[in-house]
Amino acid sequence: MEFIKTPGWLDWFDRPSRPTFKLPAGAVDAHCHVFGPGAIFPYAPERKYTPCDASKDQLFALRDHLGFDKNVIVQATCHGSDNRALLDALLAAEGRARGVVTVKRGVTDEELKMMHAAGVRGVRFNFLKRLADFTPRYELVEIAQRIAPLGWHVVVYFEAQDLPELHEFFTTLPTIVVVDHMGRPDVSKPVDGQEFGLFVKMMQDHPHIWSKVSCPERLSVSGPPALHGEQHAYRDVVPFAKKLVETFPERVLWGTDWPHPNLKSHMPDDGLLVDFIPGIASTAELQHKLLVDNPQRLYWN
Ligand code: 0GY
Repeated sequence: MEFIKTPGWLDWFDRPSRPTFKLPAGAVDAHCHVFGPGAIFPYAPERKYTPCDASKDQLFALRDHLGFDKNVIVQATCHGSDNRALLDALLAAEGRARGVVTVKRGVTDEELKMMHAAGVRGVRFNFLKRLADFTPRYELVEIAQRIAPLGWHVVVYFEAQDLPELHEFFTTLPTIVVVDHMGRPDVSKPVDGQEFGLFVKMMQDHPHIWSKVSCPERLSVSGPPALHGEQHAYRDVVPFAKKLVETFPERVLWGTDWPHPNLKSHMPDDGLLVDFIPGIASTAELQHKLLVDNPQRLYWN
């Protein structure tokens, strides 16, 4: 099938620099996606955007170029609950990738078992209206209860303004809950203000909640290096990510978010994104927890 990209779509950047920061051995890119290729793995009819293709081989080439050892591939909404492209990538990775899928409540035990054998360790619930249609909470709870015995976790994607309403749902889920991109804080607000304060308190009060400290390129208002020089890329995001890494060193993950769906202003250089890491995890010990120990414990146990 031929797919036409959403107008204005920015393609991923195919000449990333080699990072100056040398990733520790065993480092995991714990948030990335595969898109299609649409001709083999068609995009879902219910999708809200049509991306450019981003294949497993292109993802693995990026992994090797940046110096990562492994990937956690997260189901993107453009594939709905059709996880075939993701599962194909997991099988091809020969143990060097784990996955987080999207399932409907009708998923069978056999399907869950098959996905586990392929390397799936979580399901994703998406609360962004621009990305996914609403699913009733009782259906999500049912899914969480089904996957809990497998030792899987739930990954949630939402915006900071919606946390007050979602808080109780997250804190009462029966599995580990991993929050995408720090719950998308408005980084023009203070890091110790009310909005991010609620997120930090949720993590403080609920040890089953983890966070990805990813996506400076998506959250930044101050912008990419072109505006300020490489040292200051996405500098407004640093205090938020640093706060989580230092307060919850055992419960943070990092990922590139390649191939960076739905960015509007620019497409990041993934090499420079890796160079962002020492700015938020300033010691070798914090870096090792963030990039190796934590993802290893959650995905390869
Ligand atoms: C991300 C962010 C986005 C998209 C998706 O599944 C998705 O379509 O997660 C976004 O548009 O903010 O994590 O890739």
